[in-house]
Amino acid sequence: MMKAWINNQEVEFTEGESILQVAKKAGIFIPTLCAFLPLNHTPGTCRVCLVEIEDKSAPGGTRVVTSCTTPMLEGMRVMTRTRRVRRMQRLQMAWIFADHDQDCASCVRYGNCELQDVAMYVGLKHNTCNGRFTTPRPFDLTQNGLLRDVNKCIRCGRCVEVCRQVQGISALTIDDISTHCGVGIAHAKTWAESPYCVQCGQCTMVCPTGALGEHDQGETAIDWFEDPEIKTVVAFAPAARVTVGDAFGMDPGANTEGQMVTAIKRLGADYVCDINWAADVTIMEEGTEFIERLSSGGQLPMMTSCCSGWVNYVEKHHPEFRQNLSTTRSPQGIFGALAKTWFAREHGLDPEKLRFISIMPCTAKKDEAARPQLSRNGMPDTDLVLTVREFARLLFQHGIRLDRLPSTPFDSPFMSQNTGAGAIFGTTGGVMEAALRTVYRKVNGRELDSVDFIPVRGMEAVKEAKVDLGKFGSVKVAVVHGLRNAEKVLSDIDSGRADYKFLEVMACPGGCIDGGGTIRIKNSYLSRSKARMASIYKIDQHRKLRRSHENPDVIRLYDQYLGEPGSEVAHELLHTVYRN
Ligand code: HC0
Ligand code: SF4
Repeated sequence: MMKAWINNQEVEFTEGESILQVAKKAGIFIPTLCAFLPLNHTPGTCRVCLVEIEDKSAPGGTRVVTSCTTPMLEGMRVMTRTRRVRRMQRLQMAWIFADHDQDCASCVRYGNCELQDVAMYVGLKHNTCNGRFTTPRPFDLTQNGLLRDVNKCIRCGRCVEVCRQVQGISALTIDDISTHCGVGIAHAKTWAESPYCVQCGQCTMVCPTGALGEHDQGETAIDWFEDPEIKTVVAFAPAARVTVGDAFGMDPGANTEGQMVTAIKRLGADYVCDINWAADVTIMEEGTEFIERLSSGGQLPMMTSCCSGWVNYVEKHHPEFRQNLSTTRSPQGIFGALAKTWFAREHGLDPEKLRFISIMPCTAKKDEAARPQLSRNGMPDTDLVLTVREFARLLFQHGIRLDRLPSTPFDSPFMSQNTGAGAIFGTTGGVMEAALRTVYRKVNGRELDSVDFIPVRGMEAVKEAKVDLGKFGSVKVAVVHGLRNAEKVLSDIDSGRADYKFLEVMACPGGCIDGGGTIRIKNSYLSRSKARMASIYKIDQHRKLRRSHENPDVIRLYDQYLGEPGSEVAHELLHTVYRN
């Protein structure tokens, strides 16, 4: 261990650590915007993390340096709050604000902006450069899932880094020069034209300002809630309930299921249901499809298809694996189809006047909803997708404090009642575990010894397991999350190094619990995964029924409407095709 001093406090460090890293470890605060330690990203572009260090060769015996790019040295003396540092930090902040669109009141980061925080940290009192050099830069709302407003970009490069480092995609770049400079799309002008982007939204999770965000459609939802001619069905995703509480200061991972039902009712929805129910239906179809592929020599490994970012990835980056994707629709896609058919029929509703709104921890789900193959008679099955962030914003707009609400049960079991298997979809490994609970039963005629299938749980990048499937032998399955990790697994499959029969992929690290539509936690990344995952498994443990094939409302669906899993009607409504 080496020693140095920050603000006369002795600190220990190892060779190669930056002053910023050492300070952070020692609990000494240095404001910064571009340095993002969860990603090991220290480009030194914002120039706010200034500190003064002793340097006998410098005039006056000290020098001001950026702490993120300067390595700590043995015996070094660092001061973080000197007059010179404070003056230079304020000037730097003023320059950053000079070409930052400061329409804060209408910004998607209102009340949750890191730029405002840092301005306060450096003590900015009067901003002499306020908007003086603004050059209009692109406002890009071309994509279904995301918004890019370069006028709010401070060129920190965090988004570029997460897309490259975590997703291995490199869809973003910092382009142009001078005041035109900001986040750009690699090899395309608009986001919609990107040959690479899969709309996972991970870039929005690390953007410190409102430069990147979701394509906000909250206003449309309110219009429909208000319209007496329209009946609205709202259903929320497995992970939505354990992530939205962050917007209201609730405990990390807090399960807000009952409070969400109350809140959605207060917004004016006619029916509140649960996507978890449709996840149970997905398992019935996907499990049957897997067994069919095993029996009839179909394309293996079968790959899950419920994650829309992953499906976009296969279509854009690996079309050679399109046949491996399960044709079963995602729970959102299944819910939409059944809302417009079975649900409408059972409730005597006109499907043309019914709107299905889903609440998702995901931006790519907006893109999924817009797929022409997921519509009937010219109407999308899923009419609107609100990210968890948009949902929280709607609640604030209506003065609804989720944390202060009582819980309400779902209206009826109809398309709501779900098992623990449906609940665990929200975390990496959940779809695989849910599928194995049912596939094992279908093949072997008895339940798995333990309903908990531990080898596919946890945050490890790639998880492998073997399961005894009777006449099909011992079958190898795998689970991967994060697209950079998925790319490696695909190359192992391609080269024959991996012999999986079934593969679960979630585009976002951690799965939907860390989806690109969840609440943004300032200056952190994936910091709540553990709490959210634990909460999801707790929900599973407390459900009376824990296997999809035990869900009475799903059994009724097949008895009264679809016949058998994999039937012709089930195929017509619950399966899909992929883009070339
Ligand atoms: Fe997910 Fe889903 S589990 S993708 O993460 O499969 O977004 O939570 O809703 O559709 O159920 C997201 C979460 C879902 C879907 C489900 C799947
Ligand atoms: Fe990259 Fe995902 Fe952002 Fe697209 S949405 S730019 S793929 S991080």
